[in-house]
Amino acid sequence: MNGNLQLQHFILNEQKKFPYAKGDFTLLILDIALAGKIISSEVNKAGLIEILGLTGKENIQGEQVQKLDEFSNSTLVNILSRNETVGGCASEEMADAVLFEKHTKAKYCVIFDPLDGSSNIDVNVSIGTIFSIYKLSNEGECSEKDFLKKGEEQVAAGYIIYGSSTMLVLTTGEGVHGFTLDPSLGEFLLSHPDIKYPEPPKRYYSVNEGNFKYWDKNVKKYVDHLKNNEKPFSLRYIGSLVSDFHRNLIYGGIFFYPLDYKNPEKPKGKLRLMYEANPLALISKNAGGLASDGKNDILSLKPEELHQRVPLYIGAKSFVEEALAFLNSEEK
Ligand code: P6P
Repeated sequence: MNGNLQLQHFILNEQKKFPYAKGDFTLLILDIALAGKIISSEVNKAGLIEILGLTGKENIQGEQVQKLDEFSNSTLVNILSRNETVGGCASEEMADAVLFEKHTKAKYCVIFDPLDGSSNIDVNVSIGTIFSIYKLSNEGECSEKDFLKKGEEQVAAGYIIYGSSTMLVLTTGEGVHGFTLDPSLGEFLLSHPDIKYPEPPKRYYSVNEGNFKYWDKNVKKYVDHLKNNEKPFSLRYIGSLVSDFHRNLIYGGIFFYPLDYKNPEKPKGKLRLMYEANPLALISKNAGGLASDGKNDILSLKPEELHQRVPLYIGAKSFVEEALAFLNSEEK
């Protein structure tokens, strides 16, 4: 495969596998990629806010400087609102979905976390945009129901990681592929065709052990096992989901954010189902991995509300299966 395949060429080639995609699917992916380029440019300037005399409130032109997650959100909404094949979008940054009623020929809706891990910007840790694409149940009639489908109904999912380079990782059902932004060309070029979890995977585990006392007994037993066995795992935890997920996808490993009992009456997960767990679960599955909430496959969960949280175990299949064996062992 030509190593310099541009994103648009790749998607058009892939499209032949999707009878319903008539070029508009390609344009939708390219719109998300455009948003990624714009966000990447801003994220990479973030450190210069002070130096450039940008107060962080009002810039030298007297314009309001938005917080980067607000900026990322409005960039995605504005670009998608101009794409007539998109009936609406939903975001971690917005309480409700935005419906583009005028798009009477719309076929898709998009759900995203515009800038996950944004609290890490000030310390130069990689962050990312995570997105999920669903087909509308009724073309031209986007409704709230379209934003509450199971993850297995996604037609595409991906993330854009703003790190040492900006990379778009995308699955449209046929495998997982990575495209690295060449800033001199402004093009995403195929750099990681057909990503699969390595076999054997590196023995990395990613979890915030600071929450140890809030976990149930089986989770504690699992983590103790990771550290006390014939081949102990290494802890790698950045505190930025896209970065932890991406490293584990390329090298191998498991990321988990268990149910925590900070409020014993109301244990809960932290990560969001619709725009964090589901898109990453589709990528993980199509790269040979697995994602679970500790009992069920993430992609099989029927969403109840747009911003619902779930526990998440995601990564190399054998590692997630081992975690599930501990979590669901009888002994409590
Ligand atoms: P904690 C970032 O705020 C985030 O949503 C994810 O990117 C990250 O994996 C997680 O929260 C980190 O949470 O509780 O370990 O700081």
